[in-house]
Amino acid sequence: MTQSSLTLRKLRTRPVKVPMAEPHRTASGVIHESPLVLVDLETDEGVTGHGYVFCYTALALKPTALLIAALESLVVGQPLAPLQIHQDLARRFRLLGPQGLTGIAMAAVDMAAWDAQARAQGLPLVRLLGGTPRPVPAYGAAGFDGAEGSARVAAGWAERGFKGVKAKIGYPSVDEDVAVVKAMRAAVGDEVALMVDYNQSLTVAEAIERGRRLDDLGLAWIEEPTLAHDHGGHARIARELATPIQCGENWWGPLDMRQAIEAGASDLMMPDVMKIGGVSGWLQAAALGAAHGIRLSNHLFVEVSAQLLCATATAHWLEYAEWFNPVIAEPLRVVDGCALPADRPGSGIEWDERAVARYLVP
Ligand code: SMN
Ligand code: MG
Repeated sequence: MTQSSLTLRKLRTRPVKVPMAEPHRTASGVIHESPLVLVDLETDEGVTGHGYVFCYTALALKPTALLIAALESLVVGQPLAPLQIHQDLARRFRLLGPQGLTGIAMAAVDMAAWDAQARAQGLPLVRLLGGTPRPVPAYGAAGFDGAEGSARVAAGWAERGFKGVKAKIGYPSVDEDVAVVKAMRAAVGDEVALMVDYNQSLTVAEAIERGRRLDDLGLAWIEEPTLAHDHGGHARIARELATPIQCGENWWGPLDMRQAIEAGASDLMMPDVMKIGGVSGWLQAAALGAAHGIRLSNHLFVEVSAQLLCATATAHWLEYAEWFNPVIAEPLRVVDGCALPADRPGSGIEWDERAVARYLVP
């Protein structure tokens, strides 16, 4: 039975700190745990949608949860119409601005609204959006773990069948960056794609200098060599280097993406479903990608992103990460190195309630 008209009743937020097996080191800081806010959007008709947002640092966990909870008064009593909710919230926060925690809070509600809509229709999100679930090539990540450590992690992903591995680089010298890539290549062979991520740590001049040394290593991309919002700087880097530039995880909304496209900042793009504005924001990003012929990958949020990539005309890679898995009842499946979007109603998010209770921040 599908339901065509539902009314929002309640918004529940739960902050959790999910432990990580290993800390994730980047050139711009270490992540020791996943501070998440889990959101449940209930309807009068009994359908509940789930959403989740990642706060990067536990310091932001409670403020984010409070902000999301404050949105309840804006949505209760409204019809479940995700695009309408997205527009209404955007209008409501126009003066404060859609960046930062406000953007994250709106995305949490948006994701939960789309999940509820898909459940109400009895469809996986990808089918609600008119796409077809299919396998998406997936890559795993190596942290800032030195040549030996990165090679070991890369070999682990390759053994599990993953088709690519991305390393964090931005070591004190470019020789160390090159050594990491060479060690990983030696560990995984030529069939596995290798990517590198500077996490915004270089100046434009440094990025061009280092990039020239990386250019003949056969990398699939060089990610965020300089500050995420320096579109002009990224455009200079992209013009100077042969290796594709990849950016997007730090863009707030489709307008940031449009400006990056206009500047020629990035050959490839990887919007983050949270920062880009939830599922509604992703749909606009996907349209921009299609119109400009730019290949899109995701950033984290693997369950929802696998659904969205299958509804994205220029879909590229699925960035796989299992950090949120402990609280997810049925984590995204990866078979033969490809992510398989869940073929059940919703966006693929189901809570493992026992784990949620264990990691709940009171
Ligand atoms: C990244 C940054 C911060 C936390 C997790 C992952 C990263 C990526 O830059 O590309 O996944
Ligand atoms: Mg990155």
